[in-house]
Amino acid sequence: MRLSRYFLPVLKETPADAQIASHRLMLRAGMIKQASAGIYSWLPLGFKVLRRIEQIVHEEQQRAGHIPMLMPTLQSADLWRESGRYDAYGPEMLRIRDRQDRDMLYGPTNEEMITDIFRSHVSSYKDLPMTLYHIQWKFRDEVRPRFGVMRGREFLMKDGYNFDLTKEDALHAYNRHLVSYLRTYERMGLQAIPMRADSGPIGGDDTHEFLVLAETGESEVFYDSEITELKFGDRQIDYDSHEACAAVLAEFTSRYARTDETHDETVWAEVPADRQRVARGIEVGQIFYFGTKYSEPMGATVQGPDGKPVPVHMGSHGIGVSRLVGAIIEANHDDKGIIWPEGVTPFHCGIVNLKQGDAEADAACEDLYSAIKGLGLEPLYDDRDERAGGKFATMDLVGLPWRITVGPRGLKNGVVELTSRRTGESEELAPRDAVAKVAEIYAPHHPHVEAALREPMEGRSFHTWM
Ligand code: 5CA
Repeated sequence: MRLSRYFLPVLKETPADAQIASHRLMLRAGMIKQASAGIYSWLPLGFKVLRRIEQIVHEEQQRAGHIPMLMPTLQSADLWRESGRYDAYGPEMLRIRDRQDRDMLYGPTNEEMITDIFRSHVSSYKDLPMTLYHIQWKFRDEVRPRFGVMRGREFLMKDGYNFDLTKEDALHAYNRHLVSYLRTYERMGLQAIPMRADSGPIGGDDTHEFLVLAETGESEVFYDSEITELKFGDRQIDYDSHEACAAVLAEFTSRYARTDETHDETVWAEVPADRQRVARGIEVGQIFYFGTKYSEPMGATVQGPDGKPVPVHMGSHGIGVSRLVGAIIEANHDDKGIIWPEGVTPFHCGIVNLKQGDAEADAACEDLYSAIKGLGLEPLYDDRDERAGGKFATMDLVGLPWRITVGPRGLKNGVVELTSRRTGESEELAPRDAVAKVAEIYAPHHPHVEAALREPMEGRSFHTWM
């Protein structure tokens, strides 16, 4: 993308009403615009990040064997009367009446709707286990929408629902979700700690929330510091194996880690004092096992091996997709702006032309631009006729992890500068080496870049690959 042709409405001033860094930076970097309280338009840059997060969620869900689908945002109140939640949900639910005078609602979650789909089409235990999920907008009429997309009224959520014959199988689904969430958040450059939590209006006894530690988090959390040393890394887990998933769950949940709702002073006292940490966290996901809470009242049964109908055991599992954009920024920024982790960055690399209009600088930028695009990566080329200082400030604010700076002086020596946004360190490299380095950085995130790297580079002309 050429910046001169893009829509990136950055703000010079710091918006006065934004209280936390992520909200301020999302507004300043032209990622979102408030439409009304707790409701946002996603401008092109914000939308790109949202899509990257969605993509990782899709890939990791499907790696775990979960099936994607899409349910509507508007739901019929009748379904919610069946489960008993129509009245129980309270004023957080946005209730709507259509022209036929039917009660509708903007879905805050989808347990009822998915249970209805299941009972209409599945009747035998042989079709189990099954986990269906979608990524769809939700509406919760929060009393105090705040912190931008962190606590919105309309927000994007991945919600998944497992259907199992037995409690044991459903608990495996719970464990499997925990494992796949660990991997999902790590790919986004986040450490999200599973903590024992409270189940709220979703119900059930077993539930963990995933929390990203941040001073501006809305939840108070208590944890054993050892837990922050655990990494999921690139382990290959067989998601069908009960033992393998249970072992990961045990590893990541055996140390004390709880939200204030479930904090227990007696158990806490057993954690060595030098490892006790009290902090704040942002909830980026939650998993639930609630057994037959919905299947029983709604008649979602399957014929068991003995021919008798049994209500299915269920759980639901959510990831706050739009909230994650804010959470990632909260965990990755400095005074100058955002610092995107490679896994979710909206553009992979910035190209700054220090002297737009200089024939050599322009040509070198064009070459870099097409070489990076040729790798299947997306560069953002600042081709505006602006002062260097202004271009750097925009790049720093927008937070692309890597920047290539091109100027006539460097080109005389055959080099451009590759700069890391995170460390600020720069390296002078021949243009083709800068591209090769960018390819190497992104290869672990993009299989197609890895494939391109394996192809011999020798003998290719500068203009086709550099
Ligand atoms: N049905 C279950 C799981 S699918 C459910 O609704 N779970 S939840 O209530 O915990 O929501 C899942 C995730 O959505 C939360 O962990 C949080 O990250 C995100 N979320 C919840 N409320 C909001 C909100 N008002 N704004 C932004 N994200 C939210």
